This record gives sequence, structure tokens and C-alpha cells, in this order.
Amino acid sequence: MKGLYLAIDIGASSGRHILGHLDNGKLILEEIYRFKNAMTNKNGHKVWDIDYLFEQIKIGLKMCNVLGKKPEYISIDTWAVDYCLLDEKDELIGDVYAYRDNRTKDIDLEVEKIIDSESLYRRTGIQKQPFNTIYQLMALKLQEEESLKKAKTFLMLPDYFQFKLTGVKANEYTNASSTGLVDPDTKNWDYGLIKDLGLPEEIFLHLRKPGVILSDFTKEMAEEIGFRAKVCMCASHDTASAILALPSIKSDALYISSGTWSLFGCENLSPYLTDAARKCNFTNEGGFNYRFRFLKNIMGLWMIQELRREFGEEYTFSKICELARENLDFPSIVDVNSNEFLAPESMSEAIKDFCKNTKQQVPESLGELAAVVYKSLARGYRKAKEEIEELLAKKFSELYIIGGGSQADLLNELTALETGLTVFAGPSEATAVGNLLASMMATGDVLSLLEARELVRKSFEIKRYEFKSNVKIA
Ligand code: LFR
Repeated sequence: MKGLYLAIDIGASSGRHILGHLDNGKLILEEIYRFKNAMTNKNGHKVWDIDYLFEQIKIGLKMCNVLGKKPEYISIDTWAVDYCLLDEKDELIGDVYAYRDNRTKDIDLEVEKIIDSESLYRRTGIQKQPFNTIYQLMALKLQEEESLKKAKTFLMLPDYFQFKLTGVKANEYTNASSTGLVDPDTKNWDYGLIKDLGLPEEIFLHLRKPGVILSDFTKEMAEEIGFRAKVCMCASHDTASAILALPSIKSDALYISSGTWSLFGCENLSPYLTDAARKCNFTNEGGFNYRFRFLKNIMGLWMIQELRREFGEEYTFSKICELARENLDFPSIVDVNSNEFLAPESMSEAIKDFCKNTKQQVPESLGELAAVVYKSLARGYRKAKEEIEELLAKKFSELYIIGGGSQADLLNELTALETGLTVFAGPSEATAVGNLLASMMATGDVLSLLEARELVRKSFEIKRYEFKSNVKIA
């Protein structure tokens, strides 16, 4: 058996510690710990409880120790765009805002005064989203300049957690690219842009490529956790890790990284920065091995997660799928890319309002609401497929759905039906798998991205859905 690795993968709604090792040409996973995550409200803002998250990271590590399964290498990934600032004593400055907080409302207009959207896209390749770090930092500059003035270091969330474990401050490339402040050619910060925006250039550290060993735990941390380990830099943007773990070695596959968001796209070897791509809001996020994820964000299972929060957790995701299946003839469709669904007080009300305003039948029960969401997501995927085929002037035949959402059978069937593509679903823990594989490449246990993807294909059950689906929709 080769080394024992640990992936700590934290999403917007849950986090997990997953051990991985290679055995007989397969990657074997073992989940050690799982915990909840959610935004909290503080002083009228949506924030993350960063201390709670770090506590959870440590609890999971201590559990590895208690179980006698001590990983030699660990790595952390989280969602993107959110960041923290450290002062001269390396203390956190203020709260860590959650990207769904509305402090960035209309801040794009402020950025536009300095650089127009067309030039910004040509320069960074990042799709326009109100929550991109560029808008968050601009909001901070305009609303809390004192905090920005105190800042000595800018870290994305995985960078921060790694710093807490190792004492080493470093910025990882894939997560940094989601800020909208990185030059896709140099793969480093666009310092000219940062300066033009009036942000302090010196707080951004030289970007590091993922797939390397960062450092050991500090002595204090090793004592507290009960063992020594090395921290690796994986592709710390969760979506970058997930796409690393695509169970396909073909270059022309479409994918959806399906979780809180549905990230729909393909992998390119260079950024695609045309105005047509910008208008369709496709992004070019930095990936492992400097590949680019040409994708768009579609609202995703967040809509279902929010319905579940309202109706009660006794409704499991498979129960919600079942209820939706019983209501597939409910005719209404919503635009899942509409910002009304980004952070509504009530998701059910937001869906109902959308249907009312567009003069469609208004869903009432959870089954009807969920049917609207699943059908609308599949419709959103179809539109994205048509856009990407037109933008890149090529046809795709296969779609790989990975991540937790790949377990939603009904959605997979609807997706095959809507897109006409052959759909492959799994692995559901793609992000943790990608995290582990990057560490394995850092140590040489896995030799290349190609070998990593072959391993994924051999190690996990991948379900196949043909577009001749037997789902019946009225
Ligand atoms: C998915 C994800 C997406 C990013 C969004 C916000 O978890 O990382 O890739 O657009 O969250 O960070």
C-alpha cells in the first residue's frame, strides 16, 4: 500500500474528511468525519463562522488519530471567491463575508467606472457574478476602508486554513483565479488591474501552482492533533478539484460539477475570451495543470437545499426526488440563472413569484416546487449546451455529472432527455477525489493528470443514462 492521504473538502452546506489510498490500481476512500456548514447572519450581513470551520477541521483530524488512521499528507479545498484578510499580527480582520451577502449589490457599476466589462473579461476571462472577489474587495474599499488599510495579507479560505495548520502563508492559483484579479496568460495576479482598482498590491502573494507539498504541521498543531503530517496544495477551488477527477480522458467531454451550484462546461487548454463568450457569461477559471474550465454557473441544487430548509429536514434528497417525480407533469419552468434565486428569504416564494410574474401555473406543494426546479435545471443545462456548442463551434456527445448532485437520478434522466447527450453520473465525491489525487501527484504516487483520471474511471461506479429515457413529462 502506498501513502495514506486525507482530503478535507468544505462546501457551502457541509464539509467532510475523506481518507484515500491506492490499492491494487484503485483509489479507495474512507469517510472519517462529516459536519454541517451554513452562512450565519451578523449585523445584517451573511458571514461564515470561520472559527467553527477551523474547529471542525481539527475535530476530523483528531478523529483520524483516535482511529489510528493517521494520514501522511492532507489537503484542503473549499468553495471559491470568499477570502479573509490578516493584519500585521496575522490576525483576522473583521468577519469573513459569505458571497451571497448583498453588500456587492451594484458594486459592478463602481468597477465599471475604472474598467469596462468587455476589457475586464478580455483581461481575466472571468464571468460576471455579483459575488466575485473583485466586487467584494471593491465593496470593502467603499464601505469599510479602514479594514482594507489594516490588511497585510490576502488569503482565500483554503489558504487561510493551511496557514493555520502550517504557519505558511501562500496563495493557490486555482482558487485565486476565481477572484477576477488573475491574468490567465501569466497565471499570476494582474497587479496592474489591482492597482487601477485602488487595492493594495502588496497583500497578494505570488501564486503557487497546485500539486505540491506546502509544509509540515507546526509543532503546536502536531501536538494538538496528535500526529505529524504534511500539508499539500491541491486545486483548492472545489470545482477545480472536482474537474481534476473527471472519469474521462477524452478532451471533448462536457461536464457538470453538481452540488450547491451546477457548473456546466468543458475543459480547454487555453482561455477563450471572445465577446460572445462574455455575453453568454461563460468563465475561464484556472484549473489543475493550468488547464481552463470554460463553464457557466447554473443555480444548482441550492434551490432544492433551500426548499428542504423550509419544508423540513425530514424530507431527504431522495424523498424530494420521489415527490418531484410524481409531479413531473406540472408545467411551469423558471429561469435558473435569474439572480432572484441567489439568496431569497424564501425559495418557495421566489419560485412562486417567478411563476406568477411569467403567468405560469403556481406550484404549491414541495413535490410541485421540486419538479419545477429539476425540470428547470435540466432546461438550463440544455441552453448551456447549445451555447457552448455554438461558441466553440463543435458538437459534444457525452456529459459527465460529478459531485453530490450526480446522485439525483431524476435530474440525470431529465438532463439526458433535455440535452440528448449520453449522461454519465459519478463519482459523487469527485471534489474529495480530486483533492486526494493532487496530493498523490505532489508525492509522485500518481504520475500525471491522465493517470489520475484513468484511476477515477477504474475506481468508481459510473452510471450511464441514454437520452432515450423512460421519464414521461406531459
Ligand atoms: C462551487 C463553487 C463555484 C463557485 C461558487 C462560489 O462550490 O466553488 O465554483 O462559483 O461555489 O464560490
